Amino acid sequence: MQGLVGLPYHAGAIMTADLFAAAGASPLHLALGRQAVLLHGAALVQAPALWAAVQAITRHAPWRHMETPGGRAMSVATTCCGALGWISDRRGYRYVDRDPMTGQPWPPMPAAFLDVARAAAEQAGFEAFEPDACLINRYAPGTRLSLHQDRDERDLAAPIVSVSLGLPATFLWGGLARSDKAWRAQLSHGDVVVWGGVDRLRFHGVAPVSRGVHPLTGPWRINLTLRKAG
Ligand code: MD3
Ligand code: FE
Repeated sequence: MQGLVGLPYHAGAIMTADLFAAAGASPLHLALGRQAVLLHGAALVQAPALWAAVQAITRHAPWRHMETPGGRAMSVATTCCGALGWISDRRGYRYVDRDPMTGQPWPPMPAAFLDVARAAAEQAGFEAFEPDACLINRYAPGTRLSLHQDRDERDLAAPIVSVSLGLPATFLWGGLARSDKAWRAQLSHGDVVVWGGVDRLRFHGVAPVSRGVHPLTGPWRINLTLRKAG
């Protein structure tokens, strides 16, 4: 088989990989911003263990549809693990050290979550990432997350690492003002994104998830966001 400029196909592929390597990048890494990088498939191998850990967490901290400050139920179902968990209610958004649904501390952060988050943060140039909170989102088909900023964390210098599992979704990636044009990126099972620095306060959201059946998670899209909240 012939590749580019008449070279055998595999020779072309090797040359492409070498060009990426010379630039210090991988063809599986996509820059979404100056300090936001999509590590395609970076959690693919760990995905079954991550999903098992999510299911164990939800036996102690069940899925719930939190109330927005405006009094509406979020369409995304959520739960949390780690020392702190993110909640929303009529009083606003904040991190708390107990699950208001059970009165108990949030389930501990699984080691598998920490391992994936630290490795991804390091690949993106953020050393010694120490997340103390993981918000876990569950999207049913038709569910969306409207454009918002994540600004409830104390230390906005720390990055956020997100891991996508199950059904794919279109991620909306805006600017520092809500009215800035939003770009679209596909987030698939096993994708990991690290968001920090100048990109940390960008508006972002998720377009309505399409119906489907994923071999691991069935009818859901799951997203883990690991944060340094305290
Ligand atoms: C960009 N979750 O939980 S993950 C969220 O897919 C959230 O469930 C989405 O936005 C989801 O707050 C998107 C990607 C993400 C997470 C945090 C960010 C992107 C971010 C923080 C700053 C900038
Ligand atoms: Fe967010």
